[in-house]
Amino acid sequence: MNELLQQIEAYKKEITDYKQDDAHAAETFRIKYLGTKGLVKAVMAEMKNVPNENKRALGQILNDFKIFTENKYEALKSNTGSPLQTTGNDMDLTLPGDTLPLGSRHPISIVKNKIISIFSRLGFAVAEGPEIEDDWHNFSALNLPENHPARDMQDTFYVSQNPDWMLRTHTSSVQVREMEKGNLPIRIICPGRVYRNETISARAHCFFHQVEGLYIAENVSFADLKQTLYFFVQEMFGQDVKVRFRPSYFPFTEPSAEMDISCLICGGEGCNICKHTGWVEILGCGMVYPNVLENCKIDSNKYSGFAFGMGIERITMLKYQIKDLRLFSENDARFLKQFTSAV
Ligand code: 2U9
Repeated sequence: MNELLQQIEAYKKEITDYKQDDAHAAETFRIKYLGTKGLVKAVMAEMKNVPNENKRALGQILNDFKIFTENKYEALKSNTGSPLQTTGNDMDLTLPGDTLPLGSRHPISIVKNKIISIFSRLGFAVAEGPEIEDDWHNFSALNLPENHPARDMQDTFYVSQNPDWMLRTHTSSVQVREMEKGNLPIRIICPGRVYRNETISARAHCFFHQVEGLYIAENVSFADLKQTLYFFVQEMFGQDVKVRFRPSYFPFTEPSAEMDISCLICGGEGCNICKHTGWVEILGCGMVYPNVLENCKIDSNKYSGFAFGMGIERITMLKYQIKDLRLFSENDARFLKQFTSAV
């Protein structure tokens, strides 16, 4: 019995002095002293070896010992998480954070923003509209009635629940919507995504991006059109660029033209890019057909206007010498990270 009491006193001293400065201190203590194979249980088991007359007194001592041990455990538990307990953690909170790699703007967005910035200096505002259009805004208002042969070149994707709805084939529908508002004069450019039912190749895709422009006021002439577009290409491709206009046909403009610029690669000498002509086509344009003005309730005797349209992919391919249109929509980071821009 005396031996047991001495043993308990020794354990109490050990428990009083118990120190462990890490997050697991309380749990290590619990397992050693209070667990099923712990020292408290072991001491309690000695009860059966003690004579009956001593059992009551020893019972009290053992109980006190258990409470003493449990109190220490509670104290250790409440210390866990205190600053003292985390001294074993080697995290340095003063280090700078991980840097996130900077992305780059898509080349189509870079060129689109450049086009917007050039035309905004001439007073053109940006207008936008829906990508799902009705027949009137995409075709009929633009002098392309049902069964017109020019619709063939702009086959698109139709909404099966309503054949009057389709994915727009050009952003001209946005200009129609602006004209219908009746706020004249109009000086807008319309950037946006358009759709065509085309076989995908290096030169064509079932979606691409356009910027179209429209200027309607009194006494707008073809000379205004030429000077505006000349200013644009000089800002876009450099002051030395030359232009030429070739007669063309669009149902919504008359007269109509296609504009070429002198080849950026050979400067007009002739090379593979310009197919040895010295010129590359960059956009279509013309004076707005009077019918189109009337369709949008604009008096064609009082007002005239010019319009133009260009594919952003085409301008981007010329500017950066990109040979395959599919690269723009494949999300290959090796291609995309070559383009940097502040805008
Ligand atoms: C209205 C009236 C006239 C917009 C125009 C073109 C000529 C043209 C093509 C260039 C390459 C389309 O992306 S492309 O395939 N566009 O050649 N677009 S005139 O004429 C309009 C637009 C709206 C109300």
